[in-house]
Amino acid sequence: MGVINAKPFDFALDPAKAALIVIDMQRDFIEPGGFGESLGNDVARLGAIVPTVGRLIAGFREARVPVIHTKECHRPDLSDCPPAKRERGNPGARIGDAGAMGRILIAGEPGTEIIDELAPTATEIVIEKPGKGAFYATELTEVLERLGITQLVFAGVTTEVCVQTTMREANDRGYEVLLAEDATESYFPQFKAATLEMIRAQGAIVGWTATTDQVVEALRG
Ligand code: TIU
Repeated sequence: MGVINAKPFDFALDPAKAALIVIDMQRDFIEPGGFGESLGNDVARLGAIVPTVGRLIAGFREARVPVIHTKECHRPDLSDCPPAKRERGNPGARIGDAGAMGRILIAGEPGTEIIDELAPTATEIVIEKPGKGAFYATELTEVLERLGITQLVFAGVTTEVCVQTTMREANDRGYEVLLAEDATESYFPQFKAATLEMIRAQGAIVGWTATTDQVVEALRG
């Protein structure tokens, strides 16, 4: 048990009951020519956290605490992509359209893969999710129950969309959730800042935040 001097107050990390969830560190969000750019975003901001996310993953691997990765993606026939999602707004290319890295946000296409630097090991679990939250329409609940996990540390992109949605889903399901604040990023710096604040406001109404160094130190006991 390592106590993290987190915000808004201490978080007692129990490596026997914890997992790291790395949200959607996919080429489609981080590299030019993918989904993130098709929505009009400057994707360069997101690449900056890759070394920090790598350090966090390494800390969990070293401590032999599970690392779970997620990917936002859809079946090739789009049967799990609601028209309300695909037709939203006026993007440069829609989910399922051909892009520079294959069909946008479709399972198995090059663009949906997790970036090479953060590739899962052969034994790590990868959850493919059709929504922004990782619990909706996935096997994540069963996986966590099977592993006896009650605490979740989060990293990945984007802070206010898939990370925050999943943290809120987890919080409502009774998990204690902590966001590694320097291992997450948004296309909008002000949205990241607001998300960190709203997560830990009101006595950790959603959860805690701490730095990658603090989490890794706690894992080392
Ligand atoms: N657009 C945006 O900020 N995010 C997403 O669409 N998905 C994730 O956050 N993974």
